[in-house]
Order: sequence, then C-alpha cells, then structure tokens
Amino acid sequence: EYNITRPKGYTVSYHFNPDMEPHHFGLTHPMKPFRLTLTKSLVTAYGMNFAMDNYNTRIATYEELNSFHTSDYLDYLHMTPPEEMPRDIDNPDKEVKFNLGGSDCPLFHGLYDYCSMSAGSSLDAARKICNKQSDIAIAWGGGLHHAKKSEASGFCYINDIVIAILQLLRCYPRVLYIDIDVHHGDGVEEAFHSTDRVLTCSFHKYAPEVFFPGTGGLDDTGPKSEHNPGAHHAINVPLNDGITDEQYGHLFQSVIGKINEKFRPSVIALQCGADSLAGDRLGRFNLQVQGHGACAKFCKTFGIPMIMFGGGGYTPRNVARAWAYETSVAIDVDEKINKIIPEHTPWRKHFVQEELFPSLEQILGEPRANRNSQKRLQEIIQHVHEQLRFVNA
Ligand code: TV1
Ligand code: CA
Ligand code: ZN
Repeated sequence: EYNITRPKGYTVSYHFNPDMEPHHFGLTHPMKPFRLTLTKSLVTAYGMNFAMDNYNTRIATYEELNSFHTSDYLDYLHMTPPEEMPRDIDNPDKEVKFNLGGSDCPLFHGLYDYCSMSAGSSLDAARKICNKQSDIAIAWGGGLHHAKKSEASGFCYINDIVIAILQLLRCYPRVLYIDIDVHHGDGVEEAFHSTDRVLTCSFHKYAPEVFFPGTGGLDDTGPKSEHNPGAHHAINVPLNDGITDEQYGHLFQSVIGKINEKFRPSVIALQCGADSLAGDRLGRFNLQVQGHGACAKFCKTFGIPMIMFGGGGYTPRNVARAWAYETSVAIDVDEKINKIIPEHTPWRKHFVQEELFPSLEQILGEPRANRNSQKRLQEIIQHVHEQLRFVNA
C-alpha cells in the first residue's frame, strides 16, 4: 500500500532474534528488551520488511564469544545459576566478580542466552557483509559497547560490536567504528587500542565523575607510545547537555567526513544508541529522530558496506521511532515514510495520538537547555582535524 520497494543496486539485511524480548533486567531497570520488538513491529507496519532480507538470527557459540572475552569470565557467566551468584544488593558481604550482580549489570534468568542472542545477531550481520550478500546489515539487538574482555559494565555483558568487528577484520583491511550513543564507547575503543586497522570515534555527553563512564575526553586518543600503531586511532567528541540536530549534524559531518578522507575505511560499524534522543530517560541531548537518522544517512553517502547496531535508548517508543526511521534510511524510503499518515498503521494506538515520526518542529520530550557553545564545537572540530594529521590510510 505504501509502495515500499527494494533499494536499487544494493541489499539491506535485518537481523533479529524474537527471543531477546522476554528477558528482563528487573522492573525498574532502564534497559527494556521489548523495545526491539516494538521496533520490528513498526518496521513491519510500514511494510519495510519487503525491501530487505530478513533473518531470524542464531545464538553466538561459546567459541565465538571467546574470540574477545576470556574463558574465566564466560565460564562464570555461563555456568553459575543466578541464585548462586553473588549480588551486591542482597549479599553485600559476598565478593562481586566481573562486575556482575550490581544494579547496572544484574544477574537474571537466561542472561547467558540473552547475551549470546545479541552477539549472534551482530555476528550474523558481520558475516553477511563479509560474504557480500549484504551492503547494509541491521542488528538493533547489538551495540553493547561497554563490555570489557573480562568484565561487565553499564548494562553490557558481551561486547557484540568487538566480536563483529573482529569478523570484519578477516575480510576488510580497515574498519571505521562510529558511536552516537550518548555514552562513551569505551569497551570498543579499548579493545582496538593497539591496532591501526580500526579507528573508533565516539560522540557523547562528557562530564567525568557525574556522567557514565567518565572517559572519552578530547585528549583521549589511544595510548600514545611510539611503537603503538593504534596511537591516534581513537577519536572522542565530548559534548554537553542539550545539543541540537543542527549542531550535531554539522559536527558529525565535519568529523566523520574528515575521518573518511584520511582513514579511507573499507567498512563502517555504526552504533546507533538512541539515548542521544531528546526525552531519553538517561540521555541529555535534544536530538530529534531526523537529526539522529541524519548520521546514518551521511555514512551511507560514502558508498561502502555498513553494519548498523542498536545500543542504549531508554524511552522505548522513541527508540522504536528512531530505529524504524533509520531502517527507512537504509532502504532509501525515508522521504516516503515521513509522509505516511500514521492513522493507517495498526500501531497508532500504541503511540497515543502522536505522529510516529514527528515533524522537525516537534520536540520529543522536554527540551533541555543547550550548553554547547558554537565556539567550543568549533574548537572540537579543529582539535580532531589536527589529530587526523597522524592518520593515513
Ligand atoms: C536499576 C534500576 C539500575 C534503576 C541504573 C543510569 C539502574 C541506572 C536504574 C543508571 C538508572 C547508569 C552508573 C553508578 C556507575 C553507575 C547500552 C558509580 C536512572 C549502552 C549505562 C549507564 C549506559 C550506566 C549503557 C550508568 C549504554 N546510568 N536507574 N545507571 N556507578 N551507571 O552511572 O551506553 O546506553 O538510572
Ligand atoms: Ca557515543
Ligand atoms: Zn548509552
């Protein structure tokens, strides 16, 4: 009915595991796996599934998780039933291992399965890119950028992004990792500190001591030793509360445009954390769906393969809107989608009399005071451009 057709000349794949949704971090925990189902339903309601290859993804094997994570950590995550694991809330005397069991990274039933599903989706996406069966692969169930090789952190237990990038490195010389989640992509940055084959670039709210994880300042560019090929291959864009679509778009294009020129990536891994949207329960920015989606749109203009991962996003209906919109960007029907009258969708009742994709003037949630001066943003661009003098493909 909406005439959503396959994009011309390239293939998009959508990687989804319906068994992720039933997992619960706990009633009050901000991470809500049902946002993935909400996203998928919205994508299907618009008929976007007809324009893509859709895959129900398998779970990642122990060996696959082991390509990044240590056996000690995986065994603990795998073998110990939740009730036997130490918790710092219920059993304050018990030792907390691997940062598991606190309020951010609780232990819940089916945790290991949930992690394997998230990693499985991202790995399937990477494999489709590697064997050229897909040009843009979408894995909204992934994007868990804080997990370390033997430690859980910030709602992330298994770093599906690192595992997927390791797969991409088997087939492509250079991977550009871009992270638009409101938090610093510390786990991915750290994992590739010592290689010049992966350049990481995170945009985030930066306020050490106050905002998680507290790293990712402008001068954090990776270990600066003479002998480290990975030096200068971590780029960080620290921001303040309330940044707008216009400012973010300008920053994103100047930074990523320059990185593309200098680094010449063969493939892009884009983490699309939706907690950088206005009205997010944890985020601090003022981005609208279109401003967030403009990042994916700009990356697409480079004409190289791309994986789009999920990540944060704590106001579920806004997450679904953003990721459904970004799916429409991937298949090149975003203009059409913007014009569709939402009355026609079976999902309208879930979106309480609002348009699914609000117009540019409409604000998602309460806007925040903008604490980003033009002068500071210009300084950031200048600094990044100087850092890129050290980067050559
Ligand atoms: C249970 C119940 C856990 C309510 C956690 C917000 C909760 C948070 C909760 C929360 C919350 C964080 C810290 C403090 C470090 C801790 C997926 C010193 C209302 C990628 C992870 C943010 C973001 C972790 C993950 C952060 C991602 N903020 N309510 N926890 N300690 N943790 O600040 O990047 O989006 O907030
Ligand atoms: Ca980020
Ligand atoms: Zn986040």
